[in-house]
Amino acid sequence: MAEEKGKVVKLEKKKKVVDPVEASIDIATQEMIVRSQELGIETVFDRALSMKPCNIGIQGTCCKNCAMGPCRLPLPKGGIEGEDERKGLCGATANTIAARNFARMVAAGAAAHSDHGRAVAEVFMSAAKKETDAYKIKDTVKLVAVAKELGVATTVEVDGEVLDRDLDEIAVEVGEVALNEWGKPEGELIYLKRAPKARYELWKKLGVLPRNIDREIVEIMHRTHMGVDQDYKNLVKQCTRASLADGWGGSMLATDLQDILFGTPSPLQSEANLGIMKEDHVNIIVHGHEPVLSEMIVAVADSQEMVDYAKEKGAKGIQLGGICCTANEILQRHGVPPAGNFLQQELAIITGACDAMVVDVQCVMQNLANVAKCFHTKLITTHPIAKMEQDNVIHIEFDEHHALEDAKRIVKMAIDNFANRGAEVMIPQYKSPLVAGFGVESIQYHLGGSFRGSYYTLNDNIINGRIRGVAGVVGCNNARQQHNNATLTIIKELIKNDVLVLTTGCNAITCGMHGLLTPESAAVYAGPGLAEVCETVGIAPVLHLGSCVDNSRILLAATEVVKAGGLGNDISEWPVAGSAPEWMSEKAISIGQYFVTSGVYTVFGGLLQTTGAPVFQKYLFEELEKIYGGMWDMVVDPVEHAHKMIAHIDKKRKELGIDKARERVLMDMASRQALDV
Ligand code: NFS
Repeated sequence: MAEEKGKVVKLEKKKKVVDPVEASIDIATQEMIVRSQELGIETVFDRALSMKPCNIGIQGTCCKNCAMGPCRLPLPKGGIEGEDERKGLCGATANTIAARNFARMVAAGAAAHSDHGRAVAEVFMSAAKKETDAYKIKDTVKLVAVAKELGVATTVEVDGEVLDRDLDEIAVEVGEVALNEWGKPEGELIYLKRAPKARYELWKKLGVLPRNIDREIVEIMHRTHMGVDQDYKNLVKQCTRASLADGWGGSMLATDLQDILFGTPSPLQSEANLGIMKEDHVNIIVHGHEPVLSEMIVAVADSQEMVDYAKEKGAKGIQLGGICCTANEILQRHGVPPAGNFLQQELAIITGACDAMVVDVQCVMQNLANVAKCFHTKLITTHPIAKMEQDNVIHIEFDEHHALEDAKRIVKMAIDNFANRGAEVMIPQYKSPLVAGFGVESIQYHLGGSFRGSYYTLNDNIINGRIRGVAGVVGCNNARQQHNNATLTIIKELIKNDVLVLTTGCNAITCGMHGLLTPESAAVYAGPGLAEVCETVGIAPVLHLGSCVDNSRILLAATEVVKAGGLGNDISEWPVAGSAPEWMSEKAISIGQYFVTSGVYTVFGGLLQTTGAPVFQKYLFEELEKIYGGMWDMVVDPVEHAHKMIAHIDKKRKELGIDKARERVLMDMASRQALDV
């Protein structure tokens, strides 16, 4: 423990330990799993082996929404023949139960993203009103652009002359309008009109335009209470409202306001994996989601005062690293390297070189506290809604009104802790270079036409077939699957087949760790058409668009393609597909639902908890396509997963009549010459 300097406390060794190679394809992770086992420290990988998931829960047919249950309705072995007579005590069918469980996942996911957005909006408001010195508006161009989208006046008429309005005034009004989106009493979310016109009109016709963010989430909780909505189709309709309120509401506002406050990302270089930690530096790992905290830690850790203080304490400097989406936020804007993705969080502490791990909200495993107990690591929670019960966890509540002081206290605590390191430091020496920092604007810059100021070049390359289509591959890791394997296999298969990949979340970190985010990777992994485009414009075949709330960037990029012309009038018409190969979080379900209802065919790896209710599952997988042009799917085998996406892309190419163009462009020179004569 920390008091016993230089000595690692060994926990009682569990008998069942995981095979590191079966657990992960990443060598750094494998080495650290071996290390954890040498030290007798249990991790999520070992627990996944010793604890199997509940067979009924995994089918989505366990109902615990009232105290007459839990009622359990597993699918009988051999399936159902004839009428499905399964029902809970109240008579709830398997479809009702699975749909209610699914809806509650959407609600939780949409709530998590949107509450993140609300927190950003509140800090934005403090900054706009100049109540804090720590946060200032960085991107005034985006402020004005967003103001226009939100209906805030950006000019003022004085004596018949039109003048630019004061930026501070604009910012306060943007903050007010934005915050109102969570609870306005009437109307609909403003950003829905950013979608292609045809999509907006479809939502309107179907009656699924979200009214305000909070209401749609609350309504799911009401409808799924005992004895309310007992029609799976009607429940899915509410899932659509809540998920659209996430993707085109809470998440999109989070992205925009973060860009205005902290800067809109643009391409930059960095590296990823546990090897970014340095033995002779103070290592601070920030983990969670809201950049409100991590931005301050970055600023303070970069300050000369703190660097000097670290040197005074015997370190060569301060190395910051990130885990999960916090990693993505500070990577995109500052180039701070990710130390790992979701499943590597415990391992960062097991290096013995993590002087402080600072966490806020979401995807933070409670076992971090047990692991931290075995080392000198200070585990610091910072958010009032996310504390831990273990007594070795320190809580330093972070508040925008004294943000810099809080950050300073945390960084200083980490520096002071450097001297308490034990002898047993082991940092795996693996990291990969990467380029990150893409967004709607930078894709336009790289793949757009400066002349038209749109996605013209991207569209042109899709139409001529060099780029077969685009895939958004996003989401988590899941200890029930081999870490990073499905993600990597799917993405390699996609780019090999000329599909340009946009990625976010832990998925993006996986791509970084395995070298897919460098322009050089195009020549190695991409098909001839995609490689040619990547080499011409100098981009990687996989573009990192940020954290999971930044999936809103994928929605807007997909909309820009529609606007640029030549590929149909709606997102559902052009060759695009979505994927979450290793999903685990409820947020992924909300994302899946808004991808689907925005018109995207979306495939999940791992198991969706819908298999116990085949009729409901069929509704998601087949019927939704007739309504929204997009639908869910679940394919566990990664190669098959990628090929179902490619088949959908080809189907859309055919519908647009551009399937022949691709055949032409991929002919070799000899066949082209033969054609010319
Ligand atoms: Ni997305 Fe980000 Fe990672 Fe999954 Fe968790 S960090 S918000 S939920 S695990 S990708």
